[in-house]
Amino acid sequence: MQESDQNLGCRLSAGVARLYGILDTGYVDQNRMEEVAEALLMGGVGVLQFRAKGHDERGVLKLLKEEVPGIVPLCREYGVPFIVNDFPEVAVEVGADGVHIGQDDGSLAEVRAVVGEKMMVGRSTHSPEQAMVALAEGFDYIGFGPLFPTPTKKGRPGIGLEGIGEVQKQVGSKIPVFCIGGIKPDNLELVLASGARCVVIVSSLLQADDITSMTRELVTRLNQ
Ligand code: TZP
Ligand code: MG
Repeated sequence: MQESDQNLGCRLSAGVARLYGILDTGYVDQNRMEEVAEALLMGGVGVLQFRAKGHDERGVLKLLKEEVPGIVPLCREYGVPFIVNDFPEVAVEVGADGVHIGQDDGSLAEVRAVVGEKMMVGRSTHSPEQAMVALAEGFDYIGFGPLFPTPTKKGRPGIGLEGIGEVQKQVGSKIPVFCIGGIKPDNLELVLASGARCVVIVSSLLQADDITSMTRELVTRLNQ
């Protein structure tokens, strides 16, 4: 089987990604961010996002440019796309490969006006309808969830597993669909059995005793 068939639905412009990691400042102290980024990359994440809720645009830019400047070069070294959450201008400034935006963060056209045509732009979606709209609008990939309630994104109900099959079929045949929210080693099989192909896992990786081993184990399971 060719790689492109095997990984159908998980191809991003810079490669193939079954596991999307997020370096979330809510879980990682600043003095460990570069070390944790490298642990995720060594473990085999196929995409890495920087998510710093509670920091404004200037704060995120300062982090990436001055306080943890090693993260972007590390992603380059490992050949893994680097995505900035929420802030298109920051993505441009730091030379990111992509930007990820939520439902309330404006249209793709507005983001494209800032980042141009080449950068990947992802959208969070919370229902099959939103997933279809994001595909039609032209996003490069979507997040679909939260499948389960999760402390990483407080105040959002879980949408359950029912919609995954349909979204994977309708949307995942065209652009990558990353299921997200409360996915853990213990429920990964269930999520995959529900039709998911690509996932985002945040707290279970960032809180692991050995981040690289945990990442490696989950990548292996996703590739089986
Ligand atoms: N968007 C929907 S759920 C979520 C985001 C950013 C957080 C997922 O984190 P975790 O810790 O894997 O549940
Ligand atoms: Mg957002």
